[in-house]
Amino acid sequence: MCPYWRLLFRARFSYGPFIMFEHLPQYAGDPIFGLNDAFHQNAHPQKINLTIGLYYDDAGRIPVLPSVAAVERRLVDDPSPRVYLPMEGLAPYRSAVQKVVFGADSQVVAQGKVATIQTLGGTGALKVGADFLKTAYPDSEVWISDPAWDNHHAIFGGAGFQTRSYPYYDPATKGLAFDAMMSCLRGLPSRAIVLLHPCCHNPTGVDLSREQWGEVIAVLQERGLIPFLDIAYQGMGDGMEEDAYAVRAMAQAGLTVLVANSFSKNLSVYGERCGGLSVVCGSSTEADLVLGQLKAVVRRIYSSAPWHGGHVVSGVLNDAALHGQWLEEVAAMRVRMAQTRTLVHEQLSVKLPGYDADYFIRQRGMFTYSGLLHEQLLALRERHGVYIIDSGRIAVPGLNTHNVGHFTDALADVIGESAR
Ligand code: KET
Repeated sequence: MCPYWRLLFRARFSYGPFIMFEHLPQYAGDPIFGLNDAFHQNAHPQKINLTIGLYYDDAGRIPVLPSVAAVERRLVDDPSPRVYLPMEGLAPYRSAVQKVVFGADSQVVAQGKVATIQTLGGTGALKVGADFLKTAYPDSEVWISDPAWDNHHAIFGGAGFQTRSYPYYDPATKGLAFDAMMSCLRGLPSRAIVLLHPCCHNPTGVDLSREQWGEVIAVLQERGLIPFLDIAYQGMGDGMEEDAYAVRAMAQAGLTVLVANSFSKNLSVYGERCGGLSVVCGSSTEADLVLGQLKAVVRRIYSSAPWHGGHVVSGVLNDAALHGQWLEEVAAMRVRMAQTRTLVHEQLSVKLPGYDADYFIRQRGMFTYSGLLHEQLLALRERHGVYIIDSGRIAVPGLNTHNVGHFTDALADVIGESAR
C-alpha cells in the first residue's frame, strides 16, 4: 500500500475512539464539598458534620423558612408563565436587594447611584463582578484575606486576575492581624481590588470593629483602591442592619464599591441560587453605564437568573408581614448559633480546664477558626465521626444541644491527647 493510503487506512480503521481530554489533570475536589461528601459516607452513629456553611436547626435539619414556604405555596398556584427574566433580573428583587444591603433610607440608592442585578447566589455575584472588573481594570491585582474562602482565589483567578493575599488572621491571638493588614493595604497601588467581608468572616469568624472599618475606608480612599465586599452571612452576626455597617459606611464615604450579597444562608434557599451584585457609582449616569456592562457579562455567561428563586426572595422581602417574619426567623438562627458557642465554651472549660476556648465566643457568625492540627482533625474524623475541614474551620450550625456533648468529649480527647 502506498504511504498515503496506509495513512488514510490507519486513520479510518485502526484507531479507537479519539481521546481528547486525557492530558487534563484530575480535579482534586473542593476542600469543603469534598469533605461534606465524605461525611455522608461515614457510618459513625454519632457523626457530626461541621464542614459546610449550611445552617441547621437544633434538630439538625436544614430549615425551609415558614416565610419562604408561604411564598412558594402562592407560586404553585400562580399561572404566570415561567419566562426568562431580564438579564439584570426581576425589578422588585433588585430593589429589595438594595433595601436589605444599603438600608431602606439609603442616600446612594435614592440618588440612583447603585447598579444592582439579581445573580446566581453570592458565587454568581462574585463571578459577574470579577468579569466586569477584568474589562474595566485588566491589569489590577485582587487582594484576598489570608486565610481565605478558597473559592475567592478560584473565581478571580478564573476571571484572569492575579490574586494575592493580605494578612488578616493572627494565629497567636486567634484574632485580627489589623496592623499587618493595614500596612499591606497602605502599600497597594491605585486601582488594586481589595476583597473584604463586611461581617462573619469566612473562614475565621473574626471581624473588624467600626473604628477599624473607619481606618480601612480612609486607606481605600487615599490609595484609590477598589473595594469588593462579599456579604454572604448578613443577619448571622449581630443583626441584619448591624452586619451591613461596612457596606453602608463605604457608600456614605463616597467610595466606588462592589457588593456581592447572598440569600443562600439567611433565607435558607441555597439551591435556588439567589444573590445580588451592586455597584455603588459616583453618579446615576455612571450607574446606568455600569448596569449595561453587568447585563453584557450576564448575557454571555448564563443569560438570566432563575425565575423561581427570584420570585421567592422578592415575595418574602416585598411583603411587609413576611419581611417582618423573616427578620424574626433570621434572629432565631443567630441566637441559636450564639447560644451554641456559649455551650461549647462552658463544656470545654469543664472538660479541658487548661485550654483557652475563648475564641468560640469571641468569633462571630457561622464559622470558628479552631487552629486544630492536622493529626487532631484526622483523629476527630476517624475516632469520633466529627468532620471539620482541613483548615480547622468549624461550621458552628452543625452543633446543637443533642450533639454538643459528643463534640466537646471528642475535642477533649484529641486535644488532651496532644497535651499528654
Ligand atoms: N461568599 C462567601 C464568603 C461564602 O462563604 C460563600 C459560601 C459564598 C460567597 C457563596 O454563596 P452562594 O450564595 O452559596 O453562592 N460558602 C459556603 C459554601 C461554599 O463553599 O460554597 C462555605 O464556605 O461552606
